[in-house]
Amino acid sequence: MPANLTPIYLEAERRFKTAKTTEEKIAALEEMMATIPRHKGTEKMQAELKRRLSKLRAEASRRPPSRAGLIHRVDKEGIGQVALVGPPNSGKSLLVRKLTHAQPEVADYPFTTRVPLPGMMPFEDVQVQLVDLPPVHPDFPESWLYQIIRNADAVLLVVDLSDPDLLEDLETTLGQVANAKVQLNLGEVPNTPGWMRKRTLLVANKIDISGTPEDLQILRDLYGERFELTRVSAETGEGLEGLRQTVFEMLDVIRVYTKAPGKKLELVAPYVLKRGSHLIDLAAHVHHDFLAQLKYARLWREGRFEGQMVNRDHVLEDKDVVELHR
Ligand SMILES: Nc1nc2c(ncn2[C@@H]2O[C@H](COP(=O)(O)OP(=O)(O)O)[C@@H](O)[C@H]2O)c(=O)[nH]1
Ligand SMILES: [Mg+2]
Repeated sequence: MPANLTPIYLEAERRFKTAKTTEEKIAALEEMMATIPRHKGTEKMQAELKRRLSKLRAEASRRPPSRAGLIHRVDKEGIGQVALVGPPNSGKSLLVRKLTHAQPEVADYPFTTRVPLPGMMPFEDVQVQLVDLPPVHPDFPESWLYQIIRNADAVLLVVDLSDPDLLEDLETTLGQVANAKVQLNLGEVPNTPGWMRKRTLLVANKIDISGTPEDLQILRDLYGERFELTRVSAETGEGLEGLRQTVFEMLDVIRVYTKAPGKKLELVAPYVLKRGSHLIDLAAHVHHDFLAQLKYARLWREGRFEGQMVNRDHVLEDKDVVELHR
C-alpha cells in the first residue's frame, strides 16, 4: 500500500536527516509522528518512528542539558495542546494563569516569559494543555519557539486591544510565524515543502481598558475573514468561560461515554475521539477485541436516540453514550 506521505512529513524527514543535535532530531521526529498519514500502509513506519523517538528521548534525558542554546519542548498532555502566540505584553501569561493552575510570571514589560510554561485548563470533564510562550518577535529568534508552535494542535493568537500599535504588532507576529512556514488559519499556504496550516483563534485581550468599539471593528474588518475573533479580559475574567468552550471546539474532538449493559450510566472519564469518528473507532479504542467481536451497540444522544441499535459505521457526536455488545 502506498504510504502517501505529505510534503509536511517529507520536510520534517529532511530536517531529521540533517539534524545535528539530539534535540533537533527529537523535534523533527515528533513532527514526523504527528503528520504521518495513519493507515495500514504506514503502520510499520509509525512503529519505527516511535522506537527511534523513545531511544532519543532516553538518550536526551541521560545527558545534563547544555547551558548555552538550551532547547525547550513541551510533551503533550490532556486532550490537546494549544500554544499562546502573540506580541510582547499582550497578556498571554495572564491568560494562562487565569485559565489553568500554572503560575507564569506576569509583568508590564516585554520578554518576561523566556521559556515555555504548560498548564492544564479544565473544561467540563476534560483538560486541555495551554502553553505559555515567549513573544513571537524578531528579538526572540529561538528556533524551538517555532517548533513548539508547529507541534501544537491549535493556536491562540493573543493581541492587546489597548495597544496603539496593535495592527503593526500583529503583522510582525504573523510575519515571524510565516518565516517558520506556519500559516495561521485561513489564507493561502505556499505550495512548497514544509508549510503547514494551524487552526487559530484571534483573542482580543484587555477589553477592560481598550478604548473604543472602533478598535475592534478595524480588527474585524482586516482579519475577520481569516480568524474567528473572541474578546476577553484576562484581568477581569470577562469572556474566559466562552474561551474555554471555543478552545475545546477548536480541537475538533468529541467525548463519548460508554456504559456497560444493564448498568447505570455514569458520566465519567469519556473516551476522546476525533470529530467524525465512527462507532467502530470507539470500539477499537475501548478494547482491541471489539474490532472483530462487536455485534451491535446501543446509542443514547440527547433529544435523538434513546438506546436504539446503531451499526459500526454510525458517526458519533460529542456527549454520545454508547453500550457495546459482543
Ligand atoms: N487591564 C488589563 N491588563 C492586562 C490584561 N491582560 C494582561 N494585562 C497586563 O498586561 C501586562 C502584560 O501581561 P503578560 O501576561 O505578562 O503579557 P505577555 O507578555 O503576553 O505574557 C501585565 O501588566 C498584565 O497585568 C487585561 O485583560 N487587562
Ligand atoms: Mg508572558
